[in-house]
Amino acid sequence: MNDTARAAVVLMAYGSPERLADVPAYYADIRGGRPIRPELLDDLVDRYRRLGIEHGSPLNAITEETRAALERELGDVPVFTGMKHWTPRIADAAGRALETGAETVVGLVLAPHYSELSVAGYRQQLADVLAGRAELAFVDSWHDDPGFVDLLADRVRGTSAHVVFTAHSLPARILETGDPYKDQLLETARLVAERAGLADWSFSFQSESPTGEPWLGPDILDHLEELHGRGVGNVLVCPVGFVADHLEIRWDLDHEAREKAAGLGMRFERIEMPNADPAFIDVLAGLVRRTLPVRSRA
Ligand code: FEC
Repeated sequence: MNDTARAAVVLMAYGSPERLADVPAYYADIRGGRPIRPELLDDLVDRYRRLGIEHGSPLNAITEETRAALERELGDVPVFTGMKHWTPRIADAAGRALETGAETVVGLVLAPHYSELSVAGYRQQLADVLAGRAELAFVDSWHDDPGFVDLLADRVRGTSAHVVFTAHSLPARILETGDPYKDQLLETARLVAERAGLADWSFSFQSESPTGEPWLGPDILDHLEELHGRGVGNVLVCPVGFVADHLEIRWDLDHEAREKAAGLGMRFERIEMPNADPAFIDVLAGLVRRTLPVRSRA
């Protein structure tokens, strides 16, 4: 049987509101029905306003660009975009994949590291729709993919700055259940540092939410202070847990962390995100091709 002739890809991303008026519904989706303090919603609306969301979401536009480029690269396999927290929904993308007559659906999340609190949710949304109507070939994680490691190593190689690898924090309780998220992040950082020949690097988390429970640390803002205390004056941030420009990059790093570094008198740069870079599309295409033969029933 020709796998690719009967396959489709559902390419999944976090999703982002398209305009300010969408933010309350989007935030409610992220919270999954749990209450939102009004001041947190106001703060989020303000961050999106300052991000320029009224003129379009960078994340949604980049995801579409990535989808189209991946589909061109794969040639004979249709690719549909599904968002975890906004439209088009993962369920819509799964439905469209089924309409093509696909017998195998490759589920690929634009987040390289597995956690029960992140990637598992994408998988569930996809599996719920496929429900036996097509086989699900899901990529759980790709944190150590050699092409991805190379791509990041190329962006930090030769720097004289101290490289800080970052990723989205998660509630620290994930460590009690053996969740692989933190170990996979540290593995990516180590592999990239090794590949680029970096001697001076560290890892910190970012973008913690005020949910009232402890999150994984250190947070980048505290970490910058600590680095400053150690005499580091020049930092290059390499976000390994994200692959595109969006709120957590353009606000949390480009605004908040940059401002913190400036206050400490530190030089602060970050790498260009992979976005729809052709080298990154090659990485994604490689993941799809290698996943196709390994199939499990949804
Ligand atoms: O540009 C955009 O519009 C979307 C940017 C965005 C990305 C993203 C990725 C991840 N998140 C992860 C975990 C959590 C957990 C909570 C949480 C909350 C938010 C809020 C916004 C938001 N996240 Fe997100 N995340 C992005 C945006 N995230 C907005 C809500 C307001 C705030 O906290 O700032 C806490 C949920 C709760 O309150 O219960 C947990 C993880 C990732 C990386 C993996 C992935 O992309 O799926 C993990 C992009």
